[in-house]
Amino acid sequence: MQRKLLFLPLGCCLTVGGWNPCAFAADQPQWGEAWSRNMVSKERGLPDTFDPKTGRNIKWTAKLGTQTHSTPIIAKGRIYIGTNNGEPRDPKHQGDRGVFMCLDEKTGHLLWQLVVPKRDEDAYMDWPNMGMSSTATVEGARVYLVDNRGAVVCLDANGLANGNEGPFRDEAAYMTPPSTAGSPPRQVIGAETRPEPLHPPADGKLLEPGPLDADILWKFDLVADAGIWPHDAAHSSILIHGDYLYLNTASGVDNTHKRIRAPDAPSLIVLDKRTGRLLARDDEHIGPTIFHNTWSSPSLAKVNGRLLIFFCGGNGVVYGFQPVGAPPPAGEVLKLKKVFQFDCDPTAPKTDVHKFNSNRRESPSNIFGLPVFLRDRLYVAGGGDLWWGKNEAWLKCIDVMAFTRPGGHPRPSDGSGAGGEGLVWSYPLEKHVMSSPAVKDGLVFIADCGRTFHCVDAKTGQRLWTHEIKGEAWASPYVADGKVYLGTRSGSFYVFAASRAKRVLAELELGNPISATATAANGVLYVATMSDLFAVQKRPE
Ligand SMILES: [Ca+2]
Ligand SMILES: [Ca+2]
Repeated sequence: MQRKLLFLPLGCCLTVGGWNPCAFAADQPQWGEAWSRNMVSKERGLPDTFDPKTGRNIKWTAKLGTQTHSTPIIAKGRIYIGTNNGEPRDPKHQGDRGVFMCLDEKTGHLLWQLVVPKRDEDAYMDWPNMGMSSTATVEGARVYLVDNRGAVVCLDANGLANGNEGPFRDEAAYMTPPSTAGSPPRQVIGAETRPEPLHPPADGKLLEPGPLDADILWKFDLVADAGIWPHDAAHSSILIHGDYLYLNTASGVDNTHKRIRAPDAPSLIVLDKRTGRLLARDDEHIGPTIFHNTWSSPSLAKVNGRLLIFFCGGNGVVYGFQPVGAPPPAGEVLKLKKVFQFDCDPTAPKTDVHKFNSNRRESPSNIFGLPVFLRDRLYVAGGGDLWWGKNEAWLKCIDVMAFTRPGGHPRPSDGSGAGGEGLVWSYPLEKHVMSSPAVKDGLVFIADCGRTFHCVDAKTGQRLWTHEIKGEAWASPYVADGKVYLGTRSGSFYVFAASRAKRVLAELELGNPISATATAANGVLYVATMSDLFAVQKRPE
């Protein structure tokens, strides 16, 4: 017995009474694996099923707002999730707001929240009641995300309860809505509105920050400081490499959906994580060909001994960039060095792209999910836009080695399939896809908006099995403990065996749409619907 115990993996927990046996017990401080973005976890001992109605396998339930499009992140005893202010947790914050909650991991109790007024100049710049959609990244005591106004914020994990740290000290002004707030902005298509900074209320009276409010350490405004055009919502999930933050900018079309008003804006930027200073940006001139928005967040991996940043543009093209080395001199911004690009949809329209709006047969492609890396291969799901594009979607496997041989130069690929450089296989999905893939033991799991869940052979791209799901999948499948967890927009939650043969372990109805990807940390599975966060843990019957 003594000997056996010695060979237990690090992080194993010994429990008396038989529940939660031998959990792997680690935090999940970023979305997907760092930094392959693979939607997999090493957690063990997770339940096959749960039921909020009976309390079966429920550790606790926390109330969120009424719309939750971000994925829970767990680090150092705290849980972070973006939501809206549909259920105000602090009486001083009333009305539609972007909300980012920090909860206690043990109990689900609210520790603090970042509450940010909505943009009220144009509904299309900060969609009403969407809340904060960005999924947080945590390192040490610092929390990084993009808020609903399109500002990158670095927050103190301890909030204001332990004092206001800086350099940012304007929390009061940044949480106080302008006098015009209260009536949601009308959706005026073609209105000549521009994104504006947050105006102080006419009476100059600011809200008083308290211990339940977030402590902003620094803030970088993507609109004012990087020139982006905000659209709908920012979905950035920030990647950290050394002292640098890499993020998609969420720059998109204006309220007509037919115009790019910031054609020179970057799609991918790099900030100094210590100060928020802009260090680098892409130089790919993607702006004019962004079909809707720039929602896919970057990943990072070493290929052929060389680190690469992978990024999917709002034009359906996958880029490989060299990570930033030394920072530029003060006042200068570096251009990211491209190593390769791969067009996922080479025969799609490439010019005057917005004339294909609402064309369900022919349109450019875009990519919502994250590019997932595993063993020299990149797995990317994309296709026609859910709201504005063609009914066509695919999952592609790209051999990144093809672009990184010694002496390799930027080599555009036509990615056409037969002979397309780098394309290993392309697998057809139904209608549209928002998910990122999860790759585990030679299997790729993905779900689409045609209400199908797919298990695909990672080597060949062959379909192994599918399952008809209720509702569109906006969340990504998540593999942990030999199971695949997936929630859908109909409020259904599925547990499949992560195996070559189809086995449905559970199909639950949670009664509220799901956008969040399930997340496992420290032996607990977190499942967020629009309104509730469930901490799910194996418990004795
Ligand atoms: Ca503080
Ligand atoms: Ca502060």
